[in-house]
Amino acid sequence: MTDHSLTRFLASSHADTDPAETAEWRDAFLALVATEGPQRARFVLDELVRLARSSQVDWTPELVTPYVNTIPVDRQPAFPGDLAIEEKLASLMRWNALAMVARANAAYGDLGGHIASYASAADLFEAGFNHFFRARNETQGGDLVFFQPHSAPGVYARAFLEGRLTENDLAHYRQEITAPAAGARGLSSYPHPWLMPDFWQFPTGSMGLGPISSIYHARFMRYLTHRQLLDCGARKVWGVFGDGEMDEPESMSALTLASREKLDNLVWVVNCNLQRLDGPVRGNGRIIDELEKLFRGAGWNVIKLVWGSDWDGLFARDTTGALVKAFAHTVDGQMQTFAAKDGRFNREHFFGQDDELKRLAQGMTDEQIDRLKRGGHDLVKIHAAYAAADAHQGQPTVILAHTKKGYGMGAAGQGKMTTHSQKKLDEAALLEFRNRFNLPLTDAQATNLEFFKPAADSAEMRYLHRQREQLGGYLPKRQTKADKVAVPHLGSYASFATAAAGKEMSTTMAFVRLLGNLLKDKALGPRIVPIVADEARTFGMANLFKQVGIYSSVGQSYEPEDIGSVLSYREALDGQILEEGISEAGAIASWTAAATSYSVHGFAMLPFYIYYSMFGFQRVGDAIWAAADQRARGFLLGATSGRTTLGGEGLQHQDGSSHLVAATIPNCKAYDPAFAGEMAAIVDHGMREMLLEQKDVFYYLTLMNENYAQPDLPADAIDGVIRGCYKFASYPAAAGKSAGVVTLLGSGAILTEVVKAAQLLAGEGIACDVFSVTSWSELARDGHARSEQGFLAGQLAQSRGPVIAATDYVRAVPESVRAFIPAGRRYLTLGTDGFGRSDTRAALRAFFQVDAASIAAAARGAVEAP
Ligand SMILES: Cc1ncc(C[n+]2csc(CCOP(=O)(O)OP(=O)(O)O)c2C)c(N)n1
Repeated sequence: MTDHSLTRFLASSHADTDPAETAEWRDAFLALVATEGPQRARFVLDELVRLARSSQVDWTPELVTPYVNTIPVDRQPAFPGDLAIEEKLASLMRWNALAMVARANAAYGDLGGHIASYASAADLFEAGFNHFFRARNETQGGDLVFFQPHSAPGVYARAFLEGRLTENDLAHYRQEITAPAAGARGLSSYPHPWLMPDFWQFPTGSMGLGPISSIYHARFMRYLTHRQLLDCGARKVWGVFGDGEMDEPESMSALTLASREKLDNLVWVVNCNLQRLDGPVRGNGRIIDELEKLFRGAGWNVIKLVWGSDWDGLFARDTTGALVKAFAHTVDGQMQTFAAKDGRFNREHFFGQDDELKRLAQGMTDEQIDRLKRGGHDLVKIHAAYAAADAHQGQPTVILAHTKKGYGMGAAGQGKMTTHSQKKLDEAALLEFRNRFNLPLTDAQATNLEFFKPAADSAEMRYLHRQREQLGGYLPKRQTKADKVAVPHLGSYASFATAAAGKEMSTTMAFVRLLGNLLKDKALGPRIVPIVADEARTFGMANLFKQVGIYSSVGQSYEPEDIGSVLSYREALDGQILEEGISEAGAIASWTAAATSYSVHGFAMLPFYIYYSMFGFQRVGDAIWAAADQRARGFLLGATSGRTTLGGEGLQHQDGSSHLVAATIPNCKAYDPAFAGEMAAIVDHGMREMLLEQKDVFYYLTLMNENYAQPDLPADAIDGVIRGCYKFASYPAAAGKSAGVVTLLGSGAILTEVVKAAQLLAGEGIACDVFSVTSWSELARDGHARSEQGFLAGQLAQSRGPVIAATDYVRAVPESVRAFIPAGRRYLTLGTDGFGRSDTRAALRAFFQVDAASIAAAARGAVEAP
């Protein structure tokens, strides 16, 4: 038999040197399979591999199988639907999606949009909608479905037929601002829950984030089940993604997690149209083979869905394996050319390769050759693959579905290099499309790009509704109803922080203690999801290992080295901590799954993800942006934060910018508290906003590892803490001296430097008022939202003189409130712009000029200036 792997085919240097002997081996093996069956054949192969290894033959089986369907015809289940109607429906979806994009662009050329991606994915979606994707309703939790982003027009087209969107809505695709004036709802470019909160569940527009997110959502469902909080047993996560998208590191980074966790509730469908935006995904290779190896090596169940039903006959007649041989040396760049060309070209250049192939093509017209379907365009084959995936146990499944990009767009787009960005079709192309898919449109209707919806009582429409009814309702549909979770009284869990009485501790230590207390609360405790990316010990959280355990789907099958310790490493099926290992991308995906549980599952959870602050917004900022889009509710804790507070770790670790980025996310409330009491008040307020008031906000808090005396938090300061600042203390000029008056603002760890500066200045006769700024971004938002005096200006009205602000972040952070400083007062900002480096805190603060001496110097200069 010919080697069917492209890599080995291309690499093979030696031909068969003894064909007669090869034939003997082959015959013996075939006889074994025929007489003893596949199980015995597998045993013998295993034995041969063992022998080969012990004889140093240096051979491992290829992970690639032939370029044919994994599910043979004789194991294909009967198609349970009405094929003709489903094909008709798919054609209508295709048309309305195309019309939507083309109309928007005919009217406003700058709106953009995509036709070719959905053209390739339409059948993959339709098979799911008609037979597999279960909706959530009162009686079932439903499936989670991630849609390939550039195929959004197709999902809108379906919702239009389902009666969930109107024709006017479709006409306002990508016109979200102007739509309401026309009595329509604008349709977002890609799946965005922020913009269509009752429709889209999962934001997928940024390549790679959908794939990784789907894995962690599937794992989180296991977590909910194993912790006996919510039974997600029968539910599945489906994700349709692009083959180009698989290049993203996020797409691939959690594949082994999915198999290690045996996530058989997860099915990926990779739409292998062999193209991405600029060109082929693997022009000189084969993406389906490459992905097969990758996924199989990662422990997934792989189903190749390569060819449609009309190929079955060809394969049956191909007794010499000519097709498989031909595929073995056809690279994707060439496959794409075959997709772009007509039947005649394919007859000459594919089937014309040798006599055997020519023979196979005999009796087929050029038109029939042209219409030979790839597997991802054949509803029967797709159904078979989905059914196998749905039933598969013990592993996640990936379906590698071979499609054509721009399928059906004819000479205008199918398989063309430029098809990704094509938004228009000329009249001839529209009529060709109409004919190709037998659409019931007149020439005028087609060329005018009219939307088409069959009559309500037509067979197609009745079928469409009935299939969805059987699957529990329509989808995608985002829901928001979730129970409220009671939040304990601040004093019951945080008095150690709010009444610290000068005790020394860092805000990180205080947070960990507070979290430990919250975890003990009967109502709230079980809903908390502590998440770390291998840094629990760095943040002093090892005590939680014992207290609540680390989640493990298999419990703990070893005796931990530190078993005798009170802090011993404890993994358990009902463990509560999600220990994600060294993957910030994974940890944030995990956080997102927990933070959106209120919506995805109707069951509120409260995640606290604590990490090195530099490896948050900077490292996984786009994933945080997507979580914001998904209306996440939870806490992000940027620990060991600040450019100068994390002394020795140096340039890559010292964060001076996370607050700048956090401020750009509209539903992120970011705080840089100086004291444990402030931190506790913020966490308390956040829990109330998210769990009781059910606001779509999330909180970012920076925590420090510097130990210092923690003052009590006066009750009347809490309002200011939440709104962004409060007056911390006044330092009157030393007796007999009067050299001026200044106002000092400080946040986070630098507040202690500000206080020292104030004491210095007071001694010199400069009276100081010190304000603790807990959130620059909340102050700025408040200022921008008002026409009259903002909160900051009101607070500063209690003080006099020039205002000096200092933080452990770049200057742009305190600069963000400049416009809200009371008129007539100078405003100077000190920050840590530049690269971090290693040294002591004192040396770093002097270097960046945010130490007490630098703050005092700036204040003196400001007081002396005319
Ligand atoms: C992170 C990110 N980078 C780049 C893009 C721009 N982009 C949109 S679609 C696309 C190509 C998608 O190719 P593929 O995943 O193969 O899907 P297809 O449209 O071919 O089905 C690119 C590069 C993006 N959306 N997100």
